[in-house]
Amino acid sequence: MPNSFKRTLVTAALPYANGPVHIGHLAGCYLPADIYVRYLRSIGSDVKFICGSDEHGVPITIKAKKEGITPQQVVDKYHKIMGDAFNEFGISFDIYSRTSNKTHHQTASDFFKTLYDKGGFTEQVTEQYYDEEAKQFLADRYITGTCPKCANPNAYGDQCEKCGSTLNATDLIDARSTLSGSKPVLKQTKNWFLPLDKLQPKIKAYIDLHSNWKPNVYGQCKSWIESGDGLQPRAMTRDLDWGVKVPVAGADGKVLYVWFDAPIGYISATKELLPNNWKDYWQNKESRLIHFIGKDNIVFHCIIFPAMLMEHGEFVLPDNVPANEFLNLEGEKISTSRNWAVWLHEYLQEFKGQQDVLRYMLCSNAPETKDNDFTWKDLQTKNNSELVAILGNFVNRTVVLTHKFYNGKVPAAEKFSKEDMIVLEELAKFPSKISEPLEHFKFREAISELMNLARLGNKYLADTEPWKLIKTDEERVKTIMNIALQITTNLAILSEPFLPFTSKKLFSFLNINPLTWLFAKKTNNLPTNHVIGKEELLFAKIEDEQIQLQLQKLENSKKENTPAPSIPPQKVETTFDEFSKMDIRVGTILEAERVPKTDKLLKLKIDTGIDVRTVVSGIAEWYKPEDIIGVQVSILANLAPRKIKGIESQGMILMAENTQGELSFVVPTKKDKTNNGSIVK
Ligand code: B3M
Ligand code: ZN
Repeated sequence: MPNSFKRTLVTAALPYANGPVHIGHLAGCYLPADIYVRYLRSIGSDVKFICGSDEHGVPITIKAKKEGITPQQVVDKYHKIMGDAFNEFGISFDIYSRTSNKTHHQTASDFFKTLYDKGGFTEQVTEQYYDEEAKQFLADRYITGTCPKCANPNAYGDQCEKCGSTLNATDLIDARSTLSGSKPVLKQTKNWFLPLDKLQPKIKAYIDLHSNWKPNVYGQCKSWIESGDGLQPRAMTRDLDWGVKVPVAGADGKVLYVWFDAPIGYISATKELLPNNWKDYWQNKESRLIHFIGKDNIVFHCIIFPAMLMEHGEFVLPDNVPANEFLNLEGEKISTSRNWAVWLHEYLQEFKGQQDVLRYMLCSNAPETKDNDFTWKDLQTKNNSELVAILGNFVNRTVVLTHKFYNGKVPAAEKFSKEDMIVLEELAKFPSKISEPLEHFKFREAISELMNLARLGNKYLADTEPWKLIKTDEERVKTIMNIALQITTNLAILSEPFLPFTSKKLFSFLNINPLTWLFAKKTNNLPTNHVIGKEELLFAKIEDEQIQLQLQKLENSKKENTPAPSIPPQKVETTFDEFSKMDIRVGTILEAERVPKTDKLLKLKIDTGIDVRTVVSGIAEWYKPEDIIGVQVSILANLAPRKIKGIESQGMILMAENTQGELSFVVPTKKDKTNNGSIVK
C-alpha cells in the first residue's frame, strides 16, 4: 500500500436486492474485495469493508410486480437472503447495510441538496417515454430497445449491458415499455441533470491521473471521454415513486436516480458503522477509497460518482476501481431469468462445508482481464488435483506423521542440510510472492503462489521420504518434520485471505491461535514440543456423479426455460380475388423416391385429376417414400414450373408447418368424397 495513506475504505458494489446471489456476483467483486480486505487486515492496515443492498430503482419495482408483492417486501426478502449467502461464504464485510434505511435516505437527500444549493444541477424539461396503459413514466429498465452503439436488442433505458455504454432512453432504437410491451409515447417532464459536459475537463484530469488502473478500467474511461461528443448531461432524478424523494420544491412524484443514491450508500453505510469517525475514511486525504465492482458498473464509479464527489467538494475520490470482467457458466452468459446460474444457497446445500472449494475455483479462474468461463469439470479438477492432491495431501501427511512419530509433539530441528536451507529460504519468500500480486489486484497470480507453497511442501516430503527414513535416521526425520510443520503454519497464515475456512482448520490442526501475515516471514513459528491437534478432513474428493448432477440441473433449466416457439404473426391482408387465383387440387401420390445427393428432397409422381405430373418436395425429413404411396395431398397446381436439382417440378404440395418447423401434409378428411382433381377453396 502506498505509504502516504493511513487507512483504506474498500467497498463492494451494492447488489440490487432483487434476487439471490450467484457465482457471477461472487467472482465479479465480492470475493476479490474480501481477499484484499482480509489481506490488509492481516498485514495490520486500518481498513473497513463496506457493502449493503441496493434497494431502489426499477430492478426492484419490476421484481415486485413479477412476484405480486410490494417493493418493500421484495427488498426485505432478498436483503436477508443475500446477506446470509455472503456471510456463509466468508465475505467479511464490516457492515452489510441497505439503502432503504433512514440514514441512507437522509444522507442521499442531503448530498443532493448540497449539490443543488451550489448550483451543481441544471433543471431541464425534456421529453421522456411514458406508458399510456400503465400511466407512468418509463425510466431505466422500464424501457428496452436496441442499443444505438452495438445493436444489442435488449439494452435498457439508461445503459447497455452488452457494450457498457450509458444511454438515455430516447437514444434507444425501437423502444418498448417493459411494463406493458406497448410502444411508449413521449411526454414532457422536468428533471435535474448533472452537467457532465461541463465537468468533462475536471473528470478527464482525474482519469488521466490514474493510468495505473487496470487496463480494462482505464481504457473504458478514456474511450468514453475521448470518443464522439464526449460526456453528456445526465438526469439525476426520475419520475418514479420508489426511491429517495427529491428534496427540493416542485419535485413531487420524483425520486433520485438509483445511480445517484446507490454509491452514496457507501457513505451512509460507513456512517452507520462509524457514527463518530466515518469522516476519517471519506473526508481525509490520508484515506484511500477503493471500489470493487463488475465491469458493467465502471462508468458509474469512475465518472459519475467521482463527478458527484468533486462537485460536493468535501470527499476524497476513488483511488482505484479494480473492476472484473464477466464470468460465464458452461460457455453461456449467466442469466437469472433463464436460471442459468450456480446459486450460492444451492451450492451450499449440495456441497456442504465446501465454501473454500468455490472460493478457490472462482479466484484461480477469476475474470480478471477478460470474460472467463466457469465449468463444473474445472471445479472438479481444481478440487481433486490441487486442493485434495497438493494442499490437502501435504497437510495430511505432515499432521499424521507428527502424531505417528512423536505423539503430536513438534520435534526439534537440529541440523539443517543444504536441501533444508533451500526450502527454508524459499518458504520465507512466499509472503512477498503472494502480497506483491495482491497489492496489484492480481488475485489469480496470488492464489497460484499460495498453491506453489503447498507444492514446495509436498515436494520436500516426496524428496526426503521421512516415512522411509524413520527406520534408518531418526534424528534427520525430526528436522524434516519440523520444517514440514513450519510450512503448514505458514500455509495457515497465507491462505487466510483466500481460503478462510481452510485457514481456520489449519490453525486448529496446529493447535495455535491464528497468526498474522508478518509471521509468515519467519520460518519457525511453531515452538519445539508444542502439541498439535488432531487432523480432520481438509478437502474431499468430488466424484463424477456430483458433477453429472450439476450438469443435469443446468440441462433441465435449459429445457424449462427455452421459450416456447411463438406462432408467427398474421400476414398482411389479402383479397378473395387474390386467393382465387390459386388453383389448389386434391391429388394422390403414385410414386415417391429420394432425389439423389440431397437430404431433404423427394421426387413425387402425382395424379392431380387433371394429369399425372412430377413434383419435387422438401419433405424427406418427415416422410419416407415407401410410406406415402397412395396418400392424398393438396397441391398448388397452377404454380409456374421450376427446376429443382435438374428436375422440373410442376406444382407444390401444401404442408402444415408447426412451431418446431416440422411438416405434415394437409389432407382431406373424407377420402371417399374427394376424388383427385377436387378443388380446394
Ligand atoms: N446495484 C448494480 C448491480 O447490482 C448496482 C450496483 C450499485 S453500486 C453503488 O450490478
Ligand atoms: Zn450496446
